[in-house]
Amino acid sequence: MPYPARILLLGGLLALSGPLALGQETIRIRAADIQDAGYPTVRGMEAMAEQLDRATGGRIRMKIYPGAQLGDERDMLEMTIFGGIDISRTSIAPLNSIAPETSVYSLPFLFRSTEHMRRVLDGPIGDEVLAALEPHGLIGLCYYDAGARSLYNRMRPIRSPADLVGMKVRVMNSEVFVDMISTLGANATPMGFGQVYESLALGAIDAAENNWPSYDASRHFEVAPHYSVTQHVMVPEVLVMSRYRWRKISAQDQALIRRAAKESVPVMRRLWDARVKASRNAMAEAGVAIVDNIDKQPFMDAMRPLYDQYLEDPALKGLAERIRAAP
Ligand code: BDP
Repeated sequence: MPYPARILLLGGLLALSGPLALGQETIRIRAADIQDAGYPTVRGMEAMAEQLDRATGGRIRMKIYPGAQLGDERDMLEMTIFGGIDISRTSIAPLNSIAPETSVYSLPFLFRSTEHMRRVLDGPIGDEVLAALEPHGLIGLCYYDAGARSLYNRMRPIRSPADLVGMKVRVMNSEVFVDMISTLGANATPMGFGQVYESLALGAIDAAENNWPSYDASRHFEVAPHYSVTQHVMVPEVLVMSRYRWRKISAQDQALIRRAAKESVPVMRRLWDARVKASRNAMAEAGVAIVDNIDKQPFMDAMRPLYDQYLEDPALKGLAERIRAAP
């Protein structure tokens, strides 16, 4: 073969093998969310998918399954750990029993404001807690906002912990949430988000707690029309990827996925802020009895024992102290 032809052949082979050699295979990512299409978390993931599409010319394709199509958050997380789902967007609360460091965010009245929370999540503490997921089979990609959670119920206006005594309150599948509600003198009932509407309607539970957008989107207001702005906890959402799947992806593609996730955060936050206002207004218009101007001190006092209990763990104590000291 004449020399130039050999060069051409070699060039052709390189061009063929190049994409594979550089980790350029097409990658399909299945992502799940229990919230419905249009909810800020789902739209945040859509922004991530678009970014991946742009950055790779369509080579990394992320498909989103909203509306709990792939199960409730506990099922989703389990499936993500063994690789049945690639990415899950959940509250960080159901991860508390998987990675204890995440429990710090479930402690009541920890963050002083949205700004304080965002600074912590965007900084080294946020990164540390995400990294603590990895030994448990999950790669923490980024946080999304979930605002502040407040109590709502089907019976009466709640203004103080005393009003809650004896009520059955649905909580997320997290020990910290169970303990939080128990310290108020109520009966905590852990269950998946998807069961809450019916349980309230049937009277199997009396109350639940959530942010304005979830209260609105889930239509829980129809069956629990007393919403008390207790804002007792700001527990963020998280985007986690299956470590099993992650390890099959090249370092370059891992970096692209991480970057696209992080870049979707400000998009999600803009949508979130607008959605909180819109949902609050929609709820007032729908006739929800909003109990505002609540004195939070009695709630803080009642929940204080939770700090003694959980901060016995030195890792959690360190995290909580650093969060409190953060600007
Ligand atoms: C919503 C979160 C969702 C949780 C839900 C819940 O967006 O991830 O599953 O609360 O209370 O605010 O379970």
